[in-house]
Amino acid sequence: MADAQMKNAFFLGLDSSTQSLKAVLIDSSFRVQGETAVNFDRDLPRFGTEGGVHRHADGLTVTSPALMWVAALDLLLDRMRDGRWPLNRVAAVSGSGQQHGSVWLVRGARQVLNRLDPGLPLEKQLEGIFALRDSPVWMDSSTTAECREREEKMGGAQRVADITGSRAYERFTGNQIAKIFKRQPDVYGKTERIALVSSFMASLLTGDYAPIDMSDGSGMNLLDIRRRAWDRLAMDVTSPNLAEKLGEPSPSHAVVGRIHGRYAKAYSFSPNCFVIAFSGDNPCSLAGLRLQKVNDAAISMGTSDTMFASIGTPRPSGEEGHIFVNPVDPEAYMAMLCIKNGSLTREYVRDMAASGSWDEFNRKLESTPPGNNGNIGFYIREPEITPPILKTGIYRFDGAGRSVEAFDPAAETRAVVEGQFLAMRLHARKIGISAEKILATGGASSNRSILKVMADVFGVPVYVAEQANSAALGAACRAFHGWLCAMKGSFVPFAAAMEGAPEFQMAFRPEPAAQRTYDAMLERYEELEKRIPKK
Ligand code: ADP
Ligand code: XUL
Repeated sequence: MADAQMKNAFFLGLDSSTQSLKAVLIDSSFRVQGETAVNFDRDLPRFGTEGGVHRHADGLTVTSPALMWVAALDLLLDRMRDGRWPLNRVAAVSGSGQQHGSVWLVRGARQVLNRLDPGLPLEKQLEGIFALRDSPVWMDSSTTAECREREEKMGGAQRVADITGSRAYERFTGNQIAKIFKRQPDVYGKTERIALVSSFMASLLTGDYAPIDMSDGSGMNLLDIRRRAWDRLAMDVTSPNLAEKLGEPSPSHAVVGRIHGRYAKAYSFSPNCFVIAFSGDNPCSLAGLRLQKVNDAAISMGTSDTMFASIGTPRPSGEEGHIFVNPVDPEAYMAMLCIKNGSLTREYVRDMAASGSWDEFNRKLESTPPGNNGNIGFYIREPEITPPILKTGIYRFDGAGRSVEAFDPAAETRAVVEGQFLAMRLHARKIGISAEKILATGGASSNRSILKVMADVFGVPVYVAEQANSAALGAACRAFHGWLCAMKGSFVPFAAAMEGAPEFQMAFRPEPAAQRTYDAMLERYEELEKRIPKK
């Protein structure tokens, strides 16, 4: 039955990321049939975001208006309908969300979701459902006190990592929840449900509280990644009655409901369309890139830069990196590290050194040699996650290791790109990822000059997918996978489900001479990194 139905079916993936909400539609041969996006700053200027967020005066707090994500969904759906997407043939939809962000819903929100009206904008219907208007997002680094306190109560950083996959990190949702409970007890008290961005977007589609999936749930410092259940101790040291506010976590391939009648009426979805659990953007990218082995790593260059791979046995570090439950293999895990100074920091250098033009940036980058004549830069525009550097600043060193005020513009462009990849190579090694090939994805992966530096710094070939947005594509693939599992009535291995998907294209092989330069440079980079003030 599944085979016959599959032929005509389409699968939809949404990606509610930091700066935009994107959609990718695929057919059952994994060919992309439609793509569209809503950019928060440009398309919804009334929310006043910059890069999709509000940075607060303390330099640490970063939030996004939750209602903006609601408004974006309607706008995105309007664009799909106006573009005559065959939404009536979508058999399943799934999605991706920026990780760690939390959405706080008041008592009674569930009824409002249940009764969604096809004739009214979502924004009008849902403006009253939030206990907190401004959702803390992954860029927030305001919870250092809560991190240290929870680590102490749980028996130290390594113990927290052993249970939850990561030591306590400021952006991880458990620490954010502890902060809100302590500083805004009234908000905590009136909250019925705390959702992640991913499960919230799924809730908008099902018209009910959708569960948090186990992969994105691993980014909270609350889930026992081996038992795949909320950890009692981690919950107890966070806030009271937390389990009921979070609901039970769900496997990432599970059907969490059918699409609400509103979308059938207003956008001609089939009322039978399944909603598959939404997950985090990095887990969805892992699915979109079909990473199966620890030596096949991915580097995603979106607002944040991340590097990740699938792994079998988790060995979480109490110092750095994250282990998440794998989003497509219930027995496996994924290892990841996140660098906050990613695209926005490259944009800063582009604006400072290359008149705001990527073409100019690339010309300057290519005019400089691998190794940048020994110049190394650290561009900490936002408090950094990997390595943890809370104090912002730009630090430049010349070939002799002397601290310098500035580089010439061309050296500046190379320093930012090389520095980011050297940091990734250094820290990925520490969490057991040693790449033999790299799949590049995210907005900046369309830049070939940057990809060339990536291949040389890591000394491995770099591949790209046709579709730079692997998170939305991965969500669409997971929609297909979840649908297939549901139709067959049992778990289907993801690799078998994805058979026949298009191959990735090699973009660059490393140049041997450049590779030697970077092997040597890595040691200098590690030494200099120790000299950067951290707090
Ligand atoms: P997110 O999913 O986190 O919202 P995206 O993956 O959509 O982010 O990537 C957006 C980023 O891509 C922008 O901030 C921009 O800096 C970067 N980008 C887009 N085009 C280029 C380019 N040609 N070169 C380098 N970076 C680019
Ligand atoms: C991962 C992280 C970011 C966000 C936004 O831990 O914080 O990559 O998922 O992309």
